[in-house]
Amino acid sequence: MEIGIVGLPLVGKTTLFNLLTGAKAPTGPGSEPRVRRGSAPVPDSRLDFLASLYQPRKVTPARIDFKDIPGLDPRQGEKEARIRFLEEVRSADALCFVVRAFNHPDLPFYFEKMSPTEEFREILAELWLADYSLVEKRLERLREGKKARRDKEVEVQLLERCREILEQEELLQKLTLSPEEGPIFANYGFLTVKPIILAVNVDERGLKEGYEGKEELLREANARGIPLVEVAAQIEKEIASLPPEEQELFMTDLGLTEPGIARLARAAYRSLGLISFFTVGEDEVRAWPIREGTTAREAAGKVHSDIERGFIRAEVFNFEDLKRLGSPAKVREAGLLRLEGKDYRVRDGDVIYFRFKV
Ligand SMILES: Nc1nc2c(ncn2[C@@H]2O[C@H](COP(=O)(O)OP(=O)(O)OP(=O)(O)O)[C@@H](O)[C@H]2O)c(=O)[nH]1
Ligand SMILES: [Mg+2]
Repeated sequence: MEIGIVGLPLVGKTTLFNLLTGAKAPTGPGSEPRVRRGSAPVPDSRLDFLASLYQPRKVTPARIDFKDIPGLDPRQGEKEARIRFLEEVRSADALCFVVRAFNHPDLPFYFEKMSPTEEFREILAELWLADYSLVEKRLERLREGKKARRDKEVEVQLLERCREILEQEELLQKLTLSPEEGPIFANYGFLTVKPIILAVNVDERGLKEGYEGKEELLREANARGIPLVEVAAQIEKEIASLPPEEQELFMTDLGLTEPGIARLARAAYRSLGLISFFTVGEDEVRAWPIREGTTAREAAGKVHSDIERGFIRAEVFNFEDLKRLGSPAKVREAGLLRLEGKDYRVRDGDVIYFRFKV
């Protein structure tokens, strides 16, 4: 599961990638365009609470993978660059669009100044076009081909619905599929069906007072149901290089309770459809990423394949009950500690102890 960071050139993608993952990739004009991969911790206040309660030797947050995709110049991008860009997008599970809303006198806009909304649409247009031409190509081939009639009809109708949506400049995300259509659709590998989050890279002023084009961008994101997170990449980079005591001071001054990348990482996590369960103990308190719908036994396999194989049962309580009642003993007293079997569907915030035999 990997999130691709996309956007126009010089909007701060690599700066954000570095912040998220702790990488030190070169940034700025003239830096070598290369795809870079890394993983980012997902800050979670529940994990902090558990850590203060259990005082473990080690605290391990959930992590998610990012890849930094070099900025595509949609107007000058030669064919090759565009194909490479689209390949990277295609193999990502979700996308983080970065748009520029910061002023920087020495860093001219890569194009004529675009509003953040225009930037957003510019990149989106690449995905639309790719999907649209795929639809057209498939339709053409189906019309010529000799496929069995019934299959063909389902597919043609599906593709025509896709085309209609794309023609309205909507995302294929909004398509609802019948059980019959699901597997056919999945095969195409469309791009506008991927979950998207929007990261608006603002400067200090933008953070405090808003930025030019903010309302329009909020409207656009809202209308499409796309989560939007404001980040101040440059300032956060500077803050991250300060000693911890000073970091908090600066953040307070900026009116921030936590760095924007913390919110960004969580939004990205959700966009992948991930939830967390926790394991606790003296050694380690840890958050584990799983997909919604994962069973107790599959979750056990995340921790160790032996635990999955020898799974007996899971002892489960939910974090919210622990937080409300204050201690694991009280949770037990209240009868909120449950024994669950292998098919139990793990919920977000479950604290689990796996019983297993080796
Ligand atoms: N003032 C200001 N400058 C920023 C901010 N974010 C990035 N920059 C600067 O913008 C320049 C480009 O940043 P990068 O992170 O390299 O941008 P990019 O989107 O990765 O660019 P490409 O990989 O070339 O597409 C760098 O010189 C950064 O220092 C910001 O929030 N504020
Ligand atoms: Mg870059």
